[in-house]
Amino acid sequence: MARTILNFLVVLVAILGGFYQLYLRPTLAKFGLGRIVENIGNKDACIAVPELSACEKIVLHQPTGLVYLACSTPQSRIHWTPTMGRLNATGASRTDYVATYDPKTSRITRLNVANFATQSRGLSLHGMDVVPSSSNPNDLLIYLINHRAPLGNVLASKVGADSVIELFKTTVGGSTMTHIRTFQDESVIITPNDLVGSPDGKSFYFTNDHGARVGLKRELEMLGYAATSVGYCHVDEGCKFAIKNMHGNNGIAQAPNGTFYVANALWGGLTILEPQADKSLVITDYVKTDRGMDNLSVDSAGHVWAAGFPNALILAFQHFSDPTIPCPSNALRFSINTGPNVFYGEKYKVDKVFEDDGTFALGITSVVHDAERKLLFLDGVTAPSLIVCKL
Ligand SMILES: *[C@@H]1O[C@H](CO)[C@@H](O)[C@H](O)[C@H]1NC(C)=O
Ligand SMILES: *[C@@H]1O[C@H](CO)[C@@H](O)[C@H](O)[C@H]1NC(C)=O
Ligand SMILES: CC(=O)N[C@H]1CO[C@H](CO)[C@@H](O)[C@@H]1O
Repeated sequence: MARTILNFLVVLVAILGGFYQLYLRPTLAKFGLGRIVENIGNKDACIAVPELSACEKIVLHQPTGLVYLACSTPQSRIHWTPTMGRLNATGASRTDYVATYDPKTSRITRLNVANFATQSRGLSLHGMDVVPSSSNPNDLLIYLINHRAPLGNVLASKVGADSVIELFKTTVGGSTMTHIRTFQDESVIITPNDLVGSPDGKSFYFTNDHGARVGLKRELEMLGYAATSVGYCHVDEGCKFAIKNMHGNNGIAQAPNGTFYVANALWGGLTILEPQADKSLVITDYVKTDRGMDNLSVDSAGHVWAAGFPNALILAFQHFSDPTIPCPSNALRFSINTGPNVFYGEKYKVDKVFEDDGTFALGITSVVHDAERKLLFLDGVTAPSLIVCKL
C-alpha cells in the first residue's frame, strides 16, 4: 500500500514538474516572474501630470495634437473594475469623465456632459475611441464603454456589470460632449473592454475581455481557455460576434487601411485581423511577445503601440488592490521588419521604447504616440498621473 502511494507520489511529482517546466514556468515568465526591469526613455525626458490619474484610455487627435483621456479615480478602480472581477458597485465612481490635454500649453479640460438622459446611471469609464466625423471633421464622435451597475435588487458581484456603449459628440477642442445614443445588447456586449468606432456614428467593433460577466470559468482564461471575442454593433442591424474563441482579448485598434489589431493581455501577442464584407473578422497573422499587453494604438507612421506588462503578477495581485504599490510599466512598438531576419520569418519587429520599474511610471495600461510631434503619452487604470515623454 505504502509502496503504491509512494509510486503515485513520484509520478505525481514528475507530472507536476513537467507541467511546471513546460507550461507553468513559461506562463509565469510571461506574467513577469524573474524578469529584470530596465530603465528606458523614462525620467529626464518625461513629465507627470497628476491631475489626470486613472485614465484608462488615451486617444490622440493627430491634426491638433490634443489627447483625449477617459478617466476615473484610482480609489474607484479598486472597487469597480469589471475586467478584473472587481464588482463592488457601492464603491464605484459614477462621475468618470473625458478630458482633453494639450501638450503645448499643458491645459486640461474636463468635458461637461449634455443631454445624457440616463444620467442617473452615470458614467463608469473604460475603453474609448474618438473619431473625426465623416460629415464634418471638426465634429468628433466619442465612443465610450460604460460599466453601469445592474438595476434592481441584484448584486453586481452575482450578475456582473450592466455594460453598454455610449456615443457622444463634441467639437475639436470643445468643452462639452453631447449624448447621442446608448448601444445595449445583453448577449453580445458582455464584458466590453476597448473599441474602434466608425466615422458615421453608426457602428463599432469592440473586444469582450472575458467570455462571461462572472463565474469560475473566467479564472480558466488565465490558463489558456479561449473565450474572449470581438463584437460588432450597428445602430440599424444590432450586435453580433465578429469573431469568437480568442484568448485574452483586450485593446483593439484599426489601421487606416482597415486592418485590425487585438492585444492578448494575458499571454501576450498581437493578433492581426481583416474585416470581411459581412463585418466578421478573420485572423491573418500573429506576432508573439514575451509579455501580456494592452490598449493598442496605431500612430500616423503606421506603427502599433502597446502598453506592455513587465510584471502582470504585481499589477494584478498587488497594484490593483493598492495603487500606491509600484508596478513596472513599459511601451512596446511594433513595426514591419525591414532587417535581415525578415528572411527567417520575423515579419514584425517589437521594440521596447519605454520601461520604468514603477518608481516614476506605474499602473500604465495605455500608450499613445504622436509621431509628428515626437511625444509619447502613458496613463492607465490605476496610474497616479499621465506621463508625457519626448522621444
Ligand atoms: C464597497 O465599497 C464601499 C464604498 O467604498 C465600501 O464601504 C465597502 O467596504 C466596499 N465593500 C467591499 C466588500 O469591499
Ligand atoms: C494595412 O497597413 C498595415 C501597416 O500600417 C500593413 O501591415 C497591412 O499589411 C495593411 N493591410 C492590408 C490589407 O493592406
Ligand atoms: C480599453 C482599455 O483601457 N483596456 C484595458 C487597459 O488595461 C487595463 C489593465 O489590464 C485593462 O483592465 C483594460 O481593460
